Amino acid sequence: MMKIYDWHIAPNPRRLHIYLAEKELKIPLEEVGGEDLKLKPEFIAKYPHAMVPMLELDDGTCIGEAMAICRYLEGFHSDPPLFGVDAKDRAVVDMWEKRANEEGMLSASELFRNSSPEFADRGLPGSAEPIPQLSVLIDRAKARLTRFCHKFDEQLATNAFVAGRRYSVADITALCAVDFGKWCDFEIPEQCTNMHRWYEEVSSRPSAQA
Ligand SMILES: N[C@@H](CCC(=O)N[C@@H](CS)C(=O)NCC(=O)O)C(=O)O
Repeated sequence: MMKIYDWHIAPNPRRLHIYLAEKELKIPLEEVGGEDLKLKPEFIAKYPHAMVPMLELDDGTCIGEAMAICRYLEGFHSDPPLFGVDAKDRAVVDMWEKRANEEGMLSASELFRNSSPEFADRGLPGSAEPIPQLSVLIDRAKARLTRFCHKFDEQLATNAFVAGRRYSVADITALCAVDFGKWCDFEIPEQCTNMHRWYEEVSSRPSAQA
């Protein structure tokens, strides 16, 4: 039986949880985040990439990366479509999902990793080696998040959702990025009114509770 290795409080597994909720899919979960806010050593031994979420298939294949897992599942559960419906639509969803990840998730991660005392020496995820925090990255991460908000605000001025008129994985990643930023008190700038409208809407979907 396939299984998801999970850390229920973490932002990247949340991308997958929201996806599963939108599809009304249930897959067994194993919690591998420890009380010490580290991944359990047994998990790291099994999966040296040392990040969650990870999907293990019946044949032992380990699929990491939240969106790679969602894309795999989309192959079997295409309704409702969350990766677009034709070649153009799929490309547009992919483009905005990647922007949401690179400009949103990674900026929030940079802010959190370099400013949280409990993550001292864990400046990057997925490494057993100590990686010092760099306080100079904190302001840059905030600036990156601000830029992300302005860019998405502009896109949302003429689109109901991030990748157009249909809710997609691009909305899932962008929502997780905004909520991850809130961990460090980052808020969508007040003047980004389109993004505020979008945030209210996607946050009120039942899947956002996942
Ligand atoms: N690019 C990966 C990122 C995964 C990631 O950064 N996961 C974090 C949790 S949000 C993690 O596993 N951190 C492990 C650690 O902090 O040791 C994805 O999209 O799934």
